[in-house]
Amino acid sequence: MEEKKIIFSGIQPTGVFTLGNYLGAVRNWGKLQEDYRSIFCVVDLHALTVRQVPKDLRHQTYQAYALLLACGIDPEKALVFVQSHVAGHAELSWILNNYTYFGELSRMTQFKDKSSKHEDNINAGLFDYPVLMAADILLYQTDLVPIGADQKQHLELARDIANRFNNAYSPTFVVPDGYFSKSGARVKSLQEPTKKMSKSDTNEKSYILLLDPPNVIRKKIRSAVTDSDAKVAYDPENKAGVSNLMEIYQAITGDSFEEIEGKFEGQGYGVFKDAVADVIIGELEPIQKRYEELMNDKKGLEAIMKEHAEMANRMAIRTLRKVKKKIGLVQV
Ligand code: ATP
Ligand code: LTN
Repeated sequence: MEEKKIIFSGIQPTGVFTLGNYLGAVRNWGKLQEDYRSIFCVVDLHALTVRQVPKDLRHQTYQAYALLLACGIDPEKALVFVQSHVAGHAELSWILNNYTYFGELSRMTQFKDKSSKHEDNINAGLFDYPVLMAADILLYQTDLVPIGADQKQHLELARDIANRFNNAYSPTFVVPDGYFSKSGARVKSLQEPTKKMSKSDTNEKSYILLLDPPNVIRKKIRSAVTDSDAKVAYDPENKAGVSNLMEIYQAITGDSFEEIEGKFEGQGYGVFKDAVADVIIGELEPIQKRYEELMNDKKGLEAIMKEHAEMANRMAIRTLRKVKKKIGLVQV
């Protein structure tokens, strides 16, 4: 039997996930665990690159972990752990720093974006963020990395680092490919539908959070920006707001755009928006319920975290041993 391919992806514990994170990424991760050896990581060390309030970071890490499980990642099928629980990430990251050039990191668009947003804190971690991400991926001999388009440049760098190392010594790392899911929706901001929905947006009305209560979801959808011609039709260029709501509706119900257009023909945006709110509320209800149960049993959650960290650690150590041997570090 052919060995299953290894998939690895990570998400930062910087806040409650948005509907965009869910429909674009996390929901699909749950599906991948059936066909791949799946590894999912709450990347708390990456979150340190912008200043965090310690007690909030702690809470958000539990929260992100519980949300992953509530969204369908099954700890019986996938490995799911917290990055800082496996020391190998930081260790390999230091080693790989020496195989990464200043020029390469200077060209990363996320670094340029984030340093312009946090001008008072352009720290070395922010600059080095992609090398830690490369370490995450390469430690587990990952074949495929499910990511959004925004992370493509970082994945390219991980591939370059892997190839550089393999060529300098001998084949050590699997060179990973990106995995871009066809079913992953790209959800836009509810207030500026040409921009992506993002949990760090300063306007709360621009996003739906997975833990928003039903009345908040309805209110946010009702106040989503649309247009004045009151026709439910898919046209992302001219009707970005309505098209975004249609994409959300489609991603949840599986209805095609034609079916949605037919269903809401002759009805105003009010009716359509209520229907969009209904399907979101219906989709999130079981997730919120499961989340509450998990968070009410922190000890249970910690037990899974610990067990999975140990399993991840065993995999990480294997790669690290190889790497250390090849570069000449003494191991006793
Ligand atoms: P932040 O606003 O803090 O930068 P974010 O909401 O953009 O965060 P990330 O934590 O960077 O989200 O991304 C986690 C995953 O969710 C990534 O795989 C990313 O591609 C995906 N993702 C984020 N926003 C969207 C969106 N609006 N639509 C689809 N996928 C998304
Ligand atoms: N940088 C990613 C999160 C991330 C990641 C990874 C994704 C950290 N390490 C390894 C895939 C593989 C982000 O901001 N979405």
